[in-house]
Amino acid sequence: MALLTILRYPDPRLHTVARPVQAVDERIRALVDDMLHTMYSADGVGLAATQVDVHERLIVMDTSDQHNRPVVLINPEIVRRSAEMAVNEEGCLSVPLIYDRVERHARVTVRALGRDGEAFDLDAEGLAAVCVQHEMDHLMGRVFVEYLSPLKRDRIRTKMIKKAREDQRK
Ligand code: GNR
Ligand code: NI
Repeated sequence: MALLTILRYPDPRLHTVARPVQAVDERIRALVDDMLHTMYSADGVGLAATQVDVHERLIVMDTSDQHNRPVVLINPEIVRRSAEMAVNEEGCLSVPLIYDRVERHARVTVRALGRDGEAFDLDAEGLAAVCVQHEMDHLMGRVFVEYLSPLKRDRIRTKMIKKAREDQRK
């Protein structure tokens, strides 16, 4: 299994819109396994293919306490969203060390194909609901910092460019 490189904001490739997965074949299953390995290694609760520079509609996540309940969402679509909204503190593996509050639907139902290519519906609330919406944004080329004020976003952009330069020197 391979550890994949996670793109860092403000990499323009993070704004690519993903296309549907055409077939859940060996290539996709290998990508799923590499993405899960990469997500667990980075201590993340979710990872979208966009973040590893693959622009296909594929998400992995695991919001369980023991980190032993991987969820694979291929060609996900939200089929139900609650009217109720909730504000949560979010972070992103593509924007390391930045956390801020984002308002999203409190509950969503997502319909997707699993690793076996079979369709299923997932009712998500709490962190899982936040994660589904955060990851589906990635597939649309959207990063959570785009919900923040332009001033905050510019500060984050500058900080990330500086951090990338420092990390490169190490
Ligand atoms: O690991 C992650 N934690 C997290 C915490 C609050 C809200 C969203 C997330 S997703 C993030 C991993 C990630 O960047 N996925 O795209
Ligand atoms: Ni993210």
